Amino acid sequence: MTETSRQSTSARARPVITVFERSPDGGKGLARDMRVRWALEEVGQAYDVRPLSFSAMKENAHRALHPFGQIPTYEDGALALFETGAIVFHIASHHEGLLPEDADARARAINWMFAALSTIEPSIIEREVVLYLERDENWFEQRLTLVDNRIRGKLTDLSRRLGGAEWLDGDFSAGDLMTVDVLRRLGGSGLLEEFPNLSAYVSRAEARPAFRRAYDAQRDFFNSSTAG
Ligand code: GTB
Repeated sequence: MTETSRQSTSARARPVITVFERSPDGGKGLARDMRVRWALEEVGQAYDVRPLSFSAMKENAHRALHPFGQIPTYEDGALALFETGAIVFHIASHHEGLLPEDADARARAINWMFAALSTIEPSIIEREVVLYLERDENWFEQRLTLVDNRIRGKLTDLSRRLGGAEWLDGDFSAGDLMTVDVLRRLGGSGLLEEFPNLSAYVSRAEARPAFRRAYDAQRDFFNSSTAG
């Protein structure tokens, strides 16, 4: 359902998201455009992508859209957004399928979106910082253990709450989408596998057709951008 904006010939306006020209994840769908692509696929909204090099991300033209010079951004007509929480919330608010109709259930799903971004994601990002920037320090192992235990604490609580349920609160929602997208960044750490119900939860979400379409789109884009 995607096309690069350079190739788009459609007369109908479609939202445009910015993505890495060459994602450092090698097409594994770990960069944050993945959650936006996935949300758009879940609601059946076609979109275009505009690839950016690292230097273009820091230029004023892009900073007008994203003050921090990052990806992804989301443009739809006159609206431009630059935080994935806000982008996914916007998509979920304007289409059916990612937020329940019932006001309380809707609030709880939004609650899970915030929990994913502000309670679960920070320690997972911290782990990446440790791995990429602190590996040569003589306290590296102790620090990694400390951060891993902090993540284990969050996963223990999340695992307890999920229990044997399929999704966090009733039907699949934007709260699950955000939580799973955050948990996917633990791939390869072995931490998720310590919690079989969370591993199964992530696998269940990754088996959703909308996830597969989003994943394939970003992987195909990566492969085409690195071909030759
Ligand atoms: N809070 C913002 C949001 O949620 O939208 C954070 C956006 C953000 O961190 N963007 C990153 C970025 O633009 C890309 S997603 N980084 C470049 C920069 O800051 O100069 C983070 C990311 C990058 C790479 C991988 N990877 O290779 O596995 C995974 C995740």
